[in-house]
Amino acid sequence: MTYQDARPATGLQDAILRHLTYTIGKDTAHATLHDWRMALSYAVRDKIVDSWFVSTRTAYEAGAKRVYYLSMEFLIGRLLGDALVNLRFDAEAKAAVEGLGLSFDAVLHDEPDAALGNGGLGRLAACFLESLSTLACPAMGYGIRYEHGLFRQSFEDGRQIEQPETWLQQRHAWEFERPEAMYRVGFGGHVADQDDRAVWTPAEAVLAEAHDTPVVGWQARWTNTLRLWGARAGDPLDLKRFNHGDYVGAAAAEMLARSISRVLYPDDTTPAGKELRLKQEYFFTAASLHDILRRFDSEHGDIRALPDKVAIQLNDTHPAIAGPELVRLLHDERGLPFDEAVDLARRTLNYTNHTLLPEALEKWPVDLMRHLLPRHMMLIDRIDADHAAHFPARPTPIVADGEVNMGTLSFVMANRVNGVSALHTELVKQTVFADLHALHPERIVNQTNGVTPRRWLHACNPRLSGIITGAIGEGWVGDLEQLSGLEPHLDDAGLQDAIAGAKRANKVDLSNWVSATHGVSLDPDAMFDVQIKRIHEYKRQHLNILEAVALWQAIRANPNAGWTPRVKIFGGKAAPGYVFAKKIIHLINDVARVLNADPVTSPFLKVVFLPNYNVTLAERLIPASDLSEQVSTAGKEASGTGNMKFALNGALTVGTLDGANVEIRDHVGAENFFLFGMTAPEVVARRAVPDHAGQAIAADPRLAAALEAIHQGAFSSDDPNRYHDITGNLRGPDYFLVCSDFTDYWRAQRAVDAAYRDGAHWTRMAALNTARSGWFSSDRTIRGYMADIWGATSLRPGA
Ligand code: 26Q
Repeated sequence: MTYQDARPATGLQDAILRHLTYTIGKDTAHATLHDWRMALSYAVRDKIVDSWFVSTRTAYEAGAKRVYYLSMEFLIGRLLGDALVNLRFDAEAKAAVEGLGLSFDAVLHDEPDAALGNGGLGRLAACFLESLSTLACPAMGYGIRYEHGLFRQSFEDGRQIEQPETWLQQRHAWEFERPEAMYRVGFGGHVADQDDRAVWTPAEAVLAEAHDTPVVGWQARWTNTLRLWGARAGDPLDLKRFNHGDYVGAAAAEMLARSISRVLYPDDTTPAGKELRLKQEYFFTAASLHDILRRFDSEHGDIRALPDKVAIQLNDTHPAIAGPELVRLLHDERGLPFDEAVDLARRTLNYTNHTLLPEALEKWPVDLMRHLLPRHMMLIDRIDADHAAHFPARPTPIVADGEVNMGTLSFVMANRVNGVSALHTELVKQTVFADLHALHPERIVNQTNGVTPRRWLHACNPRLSGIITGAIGEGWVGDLEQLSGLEPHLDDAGLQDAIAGAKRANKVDLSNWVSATHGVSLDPDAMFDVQIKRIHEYKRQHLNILEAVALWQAIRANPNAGWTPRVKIFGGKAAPGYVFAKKIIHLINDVARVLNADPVTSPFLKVVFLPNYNVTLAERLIPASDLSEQVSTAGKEASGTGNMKFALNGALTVGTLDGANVEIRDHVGAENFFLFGMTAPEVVARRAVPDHAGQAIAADPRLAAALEAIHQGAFSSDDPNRYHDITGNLRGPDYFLVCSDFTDYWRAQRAVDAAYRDGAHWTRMAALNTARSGWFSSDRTIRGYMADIWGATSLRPGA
């Protein structure tokens, strides 16, 4: 193939060829797929830069309030496809690339998936950035430029193996280095009192170097920036040691500094309690605040206007040190009285809570904090004393039992605190922050999560997207509530057929891919039942696999009972140190091996665990799903966002009344949602019942038999005791109430089977899920934050 054979070069082709030659330094004869992908990315990036400059200038000229989103995680995934869609360049790019004799798909899939996050919290941050740009809200995301994102997962004999992720081994096409935006971040040392002013002299310092990625909104109306900090040593080389032949020692300082931005902590629940994690938190928070104040100074005079011009959002407690750091900058460095510094900081900062799990609430030992951040520890003590003095009747200490409670610190230093779904926000008020809520009843607000429809419907599901646009026009992409306009068309048989056909075609694509990459053949006419998310006991992947075992036994006992063919698809990573979660992965893989090899049952039931679940795999799976598993123990999943993506793409949910499931069910209609299980208050009551698991097992022979098969080694004949930890846990204490919810889950799943057999009715329910999911756009969520939390306005009229 040669590009010369193709049609006359388009403008985009010219740009690609120019970048191939002058940026990459390759000619067409020697260009690799990677070279072509980079050339296309640079050509696309050029287009974004124009919008970026206009946005920056407009925000500056308007003197607008800026929003800063501080997050340890931005799970952005691939950027090329997203950028093309938002620039409305996708069709042109496809033609240009194919005109050059290349496969467009292959070029898009050459891009590494940037996994700078663990799961929901990180992906939410990425959706928010895109919506902030779509809504033309002047904003910036701040985070860490991890050299290694979330580990790569593979399976060896069914066990999870972790390998380092290496997305930066290739150049990151989208970023611009900003060596001029460089800050020194100190650690350790001592604090002296000079003329009544605290002076902190750190023992060591590292440099934070900015790397900017433009984030283009829908139709390129606006472009914001994601600024990620990389850590470097101030002195990259100890020349004296080098000249003495100590090459390792000469580079030691640089290695130590770089370790701060080396790797993402692979844990989405338990604070690792590691000094390096605290260093990461302070590193990116301090650099971001310096940068924010520098920009504020360049645009405005009086620092007292800070809360009018700046809103800072803390994505969970990970950047909670922003409170004391901002007070330090205003009080110690700028000489404002302490009370005023605290007041300004508090009116500028806001905090989002993402979890109620006690083990995930960050606490840092006072000794570690004092050692690493001596001045901040003094300020925390003073903020704590101050708050206590204001509210003596109801003590809510930040520092207790030798630890700093980062949730309390974040709450006390925040203008607004928000939960991420209606149920979660109520539970935040009633549980973790009950005392603080009583003292500050205005502070907690709800902002139910959302997802960007550009990535999670328009780009990932072009078939369904095209059908929707054909029916109601394309306004829905920028205004998702317009999806409700589909509803009157749903009696049109042609539309129903088209929707069913799109789903079927997506399932065929997925089946082909699974077969080619994993050697498993799937029947596209079977129901695709999907659970994709981090592996955690509260998310209850083990409830799902237990139901698979029970179903397998039921089919074997009665193979001719007219079973609805199903493929259960799993995806998700377990934190490397979470032994029980890794056991669940092993169990699912063991059950899959036995079931898939069973000639009697496998026509009706297959189980597949796809390795290395990430954003890209989600984009493949969700459009091809019939059933979305959202089965967490009620009260434990703060919101969920995968649940929204499935509903939007026309999958029905089998789920509990947890997190945003509650609101999804309210929107799509109870008759289009398979509800099961206990409610959050029932869960609390059930735990108090002695031997609740034993009772549930005694009452349900299916559950008893499924547990017994696992216990006896039916899926682990090489090691029959392998799953005794799991069966022992489920038979009691069963904290997450798998057994107590099993019987109702089984019932709901059989209702799902029956519903799926009525294809036309199923399609209608699926289409209603799409038509009624418009509210779950992250555009709606961001509008809520702008109005209720940030006091920010859109710079695009009518947005
Ligand atoms: C903390 C300290 C040390 C190491 C790691 C961590 C850590 C890292 C990540 C703690 C928590 C997380 C991530 C939490 C998370 O993803 N929560 C999810 O947030 C989503 C967006 O709001 C919700 O939809 C999910 O329900 C919630 O589980």
